[in-house]
Amino acid sequence: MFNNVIVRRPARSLVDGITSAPELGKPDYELALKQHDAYIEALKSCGVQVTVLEALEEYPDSCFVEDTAVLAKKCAIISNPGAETRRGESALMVDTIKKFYSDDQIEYIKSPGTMEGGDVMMVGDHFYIGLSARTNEEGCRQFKEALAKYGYTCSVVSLEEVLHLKTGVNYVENNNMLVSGEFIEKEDFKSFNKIIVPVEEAYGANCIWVNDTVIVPEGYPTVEKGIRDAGYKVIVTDTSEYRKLDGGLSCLSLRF
Ligand code: CIR
Repeated sequence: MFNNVIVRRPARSLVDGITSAPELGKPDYELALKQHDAYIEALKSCGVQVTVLEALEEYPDSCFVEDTAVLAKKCAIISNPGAETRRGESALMVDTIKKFYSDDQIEYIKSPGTMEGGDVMMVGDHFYIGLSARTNEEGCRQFKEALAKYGYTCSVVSLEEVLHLKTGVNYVENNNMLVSGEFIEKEDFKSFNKIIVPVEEAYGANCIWVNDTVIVPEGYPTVEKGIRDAGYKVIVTDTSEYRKLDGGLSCLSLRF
């Protein structure tokens, strides 16, 4: 059960965000704002309190707040983004996180360790962390060590094809997991009920579970059907402008 969500409004500088897919074009800022409004409404309808932070023009990717921290029930772990242009974003999230966690519940990933929250998938008291272009071995080690203090366990999953772990695999509770591409056959996930995402809908693997509703991006009918067939209530919302920057539904919020 999540009670709280933190989001950050997209900045006008969003158009200069990092992308691996320039062929999709630059995001339309006005449309991105409208999509952000709808995203917030979708979250609110799932019964969470949404904290909306001001846009940060100096950080084009700062609306992707998921990468700045991992917020668990017993602790918060502040990340250290592997992307140079995003490194300052985590420190700017600390004051907000302190409204929900005491100082002795907050841990920090430090250089040379790097970690981005998009690489972390929570499954109950166990956390999977992706060893990626953004999260390095030292970041994984520090993350695991920090979690252990609170009784949480962690395993490292290597990934090759996607930006972050949750770009390709997402847990939607009740032992159900959306899996795409390189994650379909991964040994790490063999005990879950898999909802397989076809390659042409790969972006749709990034859905979020919020209190028994699953929020699904618009335009991924196989994913949507798989989620409905698994018995969830579904809210569909458009994230086309964020997709242009490799961002999806999970990236746009911290849920805890
Ligand atoms: C980046 O490359 O950092 C942003 N353009 C996208 C971040 C997506 N975040 C996520 O998957 N958690």
